[in-house]
Amino acid sequence: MLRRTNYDGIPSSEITSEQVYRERRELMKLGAAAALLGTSPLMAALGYEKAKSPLELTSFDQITTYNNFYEYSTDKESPAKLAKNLKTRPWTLHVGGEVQKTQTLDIDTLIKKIPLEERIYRFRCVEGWAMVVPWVGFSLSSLLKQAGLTSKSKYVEFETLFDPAQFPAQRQTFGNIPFPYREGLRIDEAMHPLTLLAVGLYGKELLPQNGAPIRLVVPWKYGFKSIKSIVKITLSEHQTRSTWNQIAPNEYGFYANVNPAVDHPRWSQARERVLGKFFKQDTLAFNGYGADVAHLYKNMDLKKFY
Ligand SMILES: Nc1nc2c(c(=O)[nH]1)N[C@H]1C(S)=C(S)[C@@H](COP(=O)(O)O)O[C@H]1N2
Ligand SMILES: [Mo]
Repeated sequence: MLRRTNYDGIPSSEITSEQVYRERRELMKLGAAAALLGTSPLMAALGYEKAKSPLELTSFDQITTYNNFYEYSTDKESPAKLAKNLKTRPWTLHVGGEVQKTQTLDIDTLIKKIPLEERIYRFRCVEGWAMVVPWVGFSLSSLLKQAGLTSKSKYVEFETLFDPAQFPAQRQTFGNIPFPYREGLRIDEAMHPLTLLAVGLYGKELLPQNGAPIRLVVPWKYGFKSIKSIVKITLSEHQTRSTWNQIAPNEYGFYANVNPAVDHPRWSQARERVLGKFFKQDTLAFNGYGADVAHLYKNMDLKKFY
């Protein structure tokens, strides 16, 4: 648990004592916030490595009350209210398909086995709003390595819980969202160290509205790729399904990399509004993670593979 992740682009050698001092204060603030919110007993017992980042965090309140979770509702405020009783234990995560060892993992066993880290990431929804979230989790790659890849492990499909008794929108016979919600990544995207499975935020276990007990976070892609409340991960030789791509392929691509140069057919993607801020800011290519991920797409026309 002594690894230091530094994905904010600041080489440790350039960190001045002033910065160290400031970061310690930030950490203390974070610690105090976690104490106030009540760090989950599980995560407190395990400990996790705190991150440092020059990014200004979006408040816990904003992150947990402004959500997209269509299994509950299409508005932003309802998920926080409707998700309160989501049963997140016991919870099993099935990892199968083109892997060496199919696994059915109990969520708590998994969390105890894999070292957790804090990752402060920008998060950009395709709708034009953005936030900065201090996630707690681990790289998806560590889970996939455990299952063992084969020459046929070329794509990864994720699936959210299907349980109409708990998710009101899954009981509706009208509407055009084909549940369970599914998302997919190419294997090199899935194995990239930035690709996170999150189990917490702000030092606390994830709340249901944010995708408890375990959700994907791919910081260089639009938010809809970051699928919530995952029960199944399936490796495949072929490109996997993606719910939004299935609903409206002209609007939502399989790749969905944040790209200010490729507009959504109905709005511009050049700018974004960070929750809690008044002025809009420029959207960055790959949401600011280009130095880490642009090479994954070097021979691809990103206007075609949006
Ligand atoms: N299962 C599921 N996952 C989902 C969604 C959803 O409706 N259902 N919405 C997606 C969208 S559009 C976004 S922007 C993010 C929002 O995550 P947040 O509510 O934690 O901010 O979750 C993504 N994951
Ligand atoms: Mo989104």
